[in-house]
Amino acid sequence: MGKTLAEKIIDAHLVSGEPIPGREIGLRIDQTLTQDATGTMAYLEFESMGIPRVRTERSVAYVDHNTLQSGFENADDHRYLASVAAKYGIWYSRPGNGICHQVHYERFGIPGKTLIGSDSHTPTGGGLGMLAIGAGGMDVAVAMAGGAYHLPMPRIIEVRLTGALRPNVSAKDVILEVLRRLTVKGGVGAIIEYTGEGVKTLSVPERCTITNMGAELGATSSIFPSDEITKEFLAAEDRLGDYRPMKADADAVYSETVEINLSELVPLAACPHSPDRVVPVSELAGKRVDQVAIGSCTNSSLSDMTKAASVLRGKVIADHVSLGISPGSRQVLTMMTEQGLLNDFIDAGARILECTCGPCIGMGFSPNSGGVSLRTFNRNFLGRSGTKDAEVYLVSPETAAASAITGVITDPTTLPPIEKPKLPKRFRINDSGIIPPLSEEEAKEAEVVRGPNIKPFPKGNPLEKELTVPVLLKVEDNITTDHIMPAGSKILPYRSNIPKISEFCFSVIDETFPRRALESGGGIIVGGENYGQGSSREHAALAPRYLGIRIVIAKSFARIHAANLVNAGILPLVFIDPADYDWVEQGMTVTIHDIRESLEKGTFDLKAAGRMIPLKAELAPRQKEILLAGGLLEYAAAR
Ligand code: MIC
Ligand code: SF4
Repeated sequence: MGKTLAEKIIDAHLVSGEPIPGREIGLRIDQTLTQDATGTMAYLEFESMGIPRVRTERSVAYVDHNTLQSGFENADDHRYLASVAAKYGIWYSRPGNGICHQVHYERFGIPGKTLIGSDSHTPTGGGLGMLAIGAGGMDVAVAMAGGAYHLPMPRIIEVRLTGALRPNVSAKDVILEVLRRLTVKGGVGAIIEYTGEGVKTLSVPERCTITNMGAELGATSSIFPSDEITKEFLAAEDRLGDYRPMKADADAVYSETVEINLSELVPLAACPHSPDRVVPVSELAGKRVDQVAIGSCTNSSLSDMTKAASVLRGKVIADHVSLGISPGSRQVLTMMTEQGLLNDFIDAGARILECTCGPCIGMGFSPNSGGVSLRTFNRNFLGRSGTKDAEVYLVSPETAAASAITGVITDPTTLPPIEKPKLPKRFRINDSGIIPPLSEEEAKEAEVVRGPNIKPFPKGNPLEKELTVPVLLKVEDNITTDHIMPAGSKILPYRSNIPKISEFCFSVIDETFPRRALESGGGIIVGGENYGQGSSREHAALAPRYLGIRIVIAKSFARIHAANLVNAGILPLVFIDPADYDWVEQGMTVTIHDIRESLEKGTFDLKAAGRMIPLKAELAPRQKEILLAGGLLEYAAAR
């Protein structure tokens, strides 16, 4: 029986387990990446393992999230990251050099390799034919130390593409169509593999837009074959030596197949506040727009900027619209300068923001009150833009640019067709923004610099035998990590300071949660389906843990968050009968006996208001041991 591309890469990296969907496997990891908002924790965790140098083929520390530096905190973090990278054999991408995922596929990604990154959009690298997976910081720390990365073997979903996109329809519309069909839960436990003749019509940056936003499907990863188009791209990056062809066997078997005819797609938009609330742009046409933002790891390539510039050229944005662009990397920015595109934007009235995540994570450029913001980004969760009552729509660069000019949501296919951008023969390569690590000899003397914002990682303690605690919070389906541990310019600077950041835990939903949790000495949280979707931030587990949460009960969990809870020593339990969710109320006191024995068995009884509610733990044996030890670091230290 033939193999899918994902299975081939998994087979070549398998160190433990059997690749049967749902069973835990361990993979050898070739490359890691971190960004600054999750990286400080990941490196503190790595340092605590006492290993002198990373054991991966390539590890890179990017600074792209926390770059406002409105106090000493971000700058402290940057110094720490630069020094820890230099000492331990990690490449350091300076602030301003670009967004991790964009820079990684430009300069480091290699077809057929495995990559894990402490950022949920790490699967962007799948556009180059790598198996790239988002993970919590602790898992990345373990991989840097040479340990395997463990995950449940995903099922492989095929998305077969036929036809070719019509002018002014974009790669973004492809992934929005997949989201429309599969929803934010549709990819949970799966790798999305793109096949079919349509693949050949998409450039590497377009493929990366699609794999990037596979994270919003809840997918473990997304992957395209590595072919002549990949080869051309790597050659233009002066990395032809990294090319190898990779594809699925012709008789590969997939768990399901979704067919998309690219020729039939129309411009799409995801409506507030979820990436799967997708409708045709034409249905929204005429709605007044206050703000337009072009950038983020989804749509900030030279190709994206070229498309937006082609729409804007010679025009001026509407008086009431504020347009901001954040090119994905310095390479993109310098190519834009060389090709005159930057002037197209400036002349049209755009604001030029830094080559960072910026507005995507609420680091500046927040919309006005009640504002309508069109963004080429990947997430439009409530409050993420920094303005709680803003309405954020996710669209393609073509739709964004067209709407900036007219001042109302505009279907770009109603405008004259723009030319498909050509891949440059050679990109402008200048790696001055990337600092290589010190040699092993030099590293021995090197010191790691820690400012006062870097607080030690709080210690965990072994799992209790039994708990009688209040239900501190009950939330609905699809709660995101942006609800649990919000980001934005006020909170992100505390990513290296768990006690401080915990004060903001769940603040979008209930500002009293941290105080109540501390006052009652802990408790449990009850959630609906897909609890913890979205980002990889382990702070969404570390903060609740710091506040005394030992158990989260939900109808189902998102993959990375479930792993982060276990790593932080919090037990994720699932209702055996989802209807029992209705029985458990916020404020109730509940009891769980024999926690340690129940963990062995995998089933638990929750006593709530005179009733016994059966729960289960969907955990691998290794994860049970981690929980018994009180968390991954405690578990690793004990070995
Ligand atoms: C995001 O897009 O939500 C982030 C910010 O990049 C996160 C990581 C983080 O919270 O630091 C992610 O996607 O994992
Ligand atoms: Fe940065 Fe936004 Fe991409 Fe997250 S989704 S890595 S915040 S650009």
